[in-house]
Amino acid sequence: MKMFSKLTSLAVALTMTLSLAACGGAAKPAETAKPAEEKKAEAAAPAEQKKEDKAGKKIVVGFAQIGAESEWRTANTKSIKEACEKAGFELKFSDAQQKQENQIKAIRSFIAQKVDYIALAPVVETGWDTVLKEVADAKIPLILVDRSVKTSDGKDDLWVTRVGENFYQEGVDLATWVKTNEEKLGFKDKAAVNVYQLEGTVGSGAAVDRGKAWADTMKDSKFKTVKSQTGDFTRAKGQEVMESWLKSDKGKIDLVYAHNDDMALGAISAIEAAGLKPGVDIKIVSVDGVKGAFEAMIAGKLNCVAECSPLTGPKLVETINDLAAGKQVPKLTYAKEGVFPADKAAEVLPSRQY
Ligand code: GZL
Repeated sequence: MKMFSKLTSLAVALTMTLSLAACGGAAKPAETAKPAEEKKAEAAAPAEQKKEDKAGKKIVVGFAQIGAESEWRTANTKSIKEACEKAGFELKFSDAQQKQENQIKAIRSFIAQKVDYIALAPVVETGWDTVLKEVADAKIPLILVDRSVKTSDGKDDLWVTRVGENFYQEGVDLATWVKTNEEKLGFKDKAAVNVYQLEGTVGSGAAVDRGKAWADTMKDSKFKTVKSQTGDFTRAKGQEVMESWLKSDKGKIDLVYAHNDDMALGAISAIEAAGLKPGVDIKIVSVDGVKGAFEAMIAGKLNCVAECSPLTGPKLVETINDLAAGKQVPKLTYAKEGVFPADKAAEVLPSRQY
């Protein structure tokens, strides 16, 4: 199955149809995707695209990765390393331990090493203007992978393209599934459902968009977000926050919406330690679709997962090869993603690649 869509397309997932689009400009919460004109990337590189190195030297890519905070991130790193290896690129890799200042240091090091391309998975959306201008001044094409950047002037000319995931759509699809399946979840006769939201890293595009998507979709519904706190996309912090909620609000928590599976798995541990049944006494839905989440759904501890594909390595390599060959690339491409309810998990698990 083609993993990425450059044009608006309809992908039928297990429970709903998603629509995908290549859109111009930086990522913004997607309205209902309409056929999108492919916006040609105004490459931040010099007018002539980088040719493959004349001496046949390997293409050198500097990749500023966020860290290793989740199963998703580990799978994303593996996908990019393997794809670059297979393509014969020299990959200079940096793990920033989820700190923006480390990513900025890595980018400056890549500039000093005169790499051919820089790939950045930005831990947060803002604070990049200065260093991305330094990249443009060095005439090194910049490719955003995964998360999004918001510049102070709102422009998107400091990067050639973004190979990412549609976080807003993931949130809409998950919230829509919850509303559509309120009876299956045992919420039919409840006038109000108390939702506790485990947010991702504060200021990250993934957390901003998944939070806005849920709020927009649940507006005027019985699903009321009672508390919302960041677990920074990690299992440990997800467990910690859930423990604190169980201390203060045990018996009031109907549904946990976790911005990623790792925080959901941490919450599951906390709920079990409190003598309650996750997925039964407290329903849980999350985003990513890592193996651990499928196993939790099969065990009846997690109720539904919206996929966010980390397998962006091949698309990154394809994009770099296109740029090296002087081709135009779309300004934004999204991975194709689905929604997986617990009753489909066992059938789907064997086909999962991460
Ligand atoms: C989403 C990605 C998020 C994942 C988390 O594309 O940025 O970061 O949802 C990961 O698991 O930590």
